Amino acid sequence: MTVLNNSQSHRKPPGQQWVAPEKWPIIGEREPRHSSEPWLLTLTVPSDSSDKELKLSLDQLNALPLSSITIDIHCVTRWSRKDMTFQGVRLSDLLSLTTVPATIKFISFVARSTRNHSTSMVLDDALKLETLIATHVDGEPIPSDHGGPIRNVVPDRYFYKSVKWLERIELLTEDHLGFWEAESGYHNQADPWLEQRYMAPTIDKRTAAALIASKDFSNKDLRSIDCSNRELTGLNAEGSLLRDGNFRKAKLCNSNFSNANLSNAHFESADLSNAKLVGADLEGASLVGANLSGADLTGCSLIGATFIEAGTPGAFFDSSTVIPRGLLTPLTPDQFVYVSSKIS
Ligand SMILES: Nc1nc2c(c(=O)[nH]1)N[C@H]1C(S)=C(S)[C@@H](COP(=O)(O)O)O[C@H]1N2
Ligand SMILES: [Mo]
Repeated sequence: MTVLNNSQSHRKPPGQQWVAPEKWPIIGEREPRHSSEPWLLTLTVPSDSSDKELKLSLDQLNALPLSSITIDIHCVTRWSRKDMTFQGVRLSDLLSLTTVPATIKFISFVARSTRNHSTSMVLDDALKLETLIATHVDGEPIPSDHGGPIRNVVPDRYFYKSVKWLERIELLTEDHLGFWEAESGYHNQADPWLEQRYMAPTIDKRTAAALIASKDFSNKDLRSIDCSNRELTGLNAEGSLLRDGNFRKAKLCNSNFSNANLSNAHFESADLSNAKLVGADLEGASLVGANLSGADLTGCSLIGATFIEAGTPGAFFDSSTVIPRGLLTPLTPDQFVYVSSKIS
């Protein structure tokens, strides 16, 4: 067993918080696609004539030289988990089974899942980062909800670069964006040390200004929209896609964000009094210093959400804030302590 070294272990990338050691959240898909076929890992290598395919059973994969690496994992929704030891086959050892043509520049990892979930990388980056085709974590087979029997693990990239239920590895001459990268605007490099969470926003300033004036965002895809400092009392944002949206210091009293996707959105010092956030996705969102008097957070998802940060006033709650206790379990320890003390 080769033990690989990760020099970044134990450092916390900007904007991340450590989860409690016993907690490993499940993010995204929760199970592989059902199939009676045995698990084969297929490696496809394009060539001028016809594509080459190499198929490995789990036993054949495990017969290759094994490596392990101890890393911290960093989810784009702002939680990190310390000290996870993954074991498997280094991507470089797997690729040494074939000849990689010089025209190959990218690599795509594809899941056996209902949406053929995938992610891609520059091949050189994947190799330099010691990407592992992992079968074990902390000495045990990877649990199915965390991607077993095989997931790839890319150290020092947001965890969406590590595909669960890995079934196919494609070598590519041109890049092919993965699911989250294409669907949700996640950054294609995903370096947590550079906070590469999202690609540049797609809405231009003029469109944004017209939308802000209309106060109607309902059911629209407005990823990364900038509404900081805006007067948006009574905003209708029901069901809208507002990942990475910037609502810092915005006036949002009586707004409706029911079932909106607010993952990684910024609400620092926003006025959310009497806002409806029922069923909203607030994973990785920051509510530091936000006024939540009378706000309704029933059914929200709060993995990685922030309410307090050292040196700043935390979110404001009062007896009219609706936030069922059960929602607080996925919070990181500091956040849990703060919010519990405010709502008791
Ligand atoms: N097949 C598949 N792989 C996936 C995802 C997914 O939805 N489907 N989500 C990604 C994201 S965003 C993260 S943070 C990690 C989560 O892995 P975990 O559920 O084991 O914590 O898996 C990544 N790989
Ligand atoms: Mo993620």
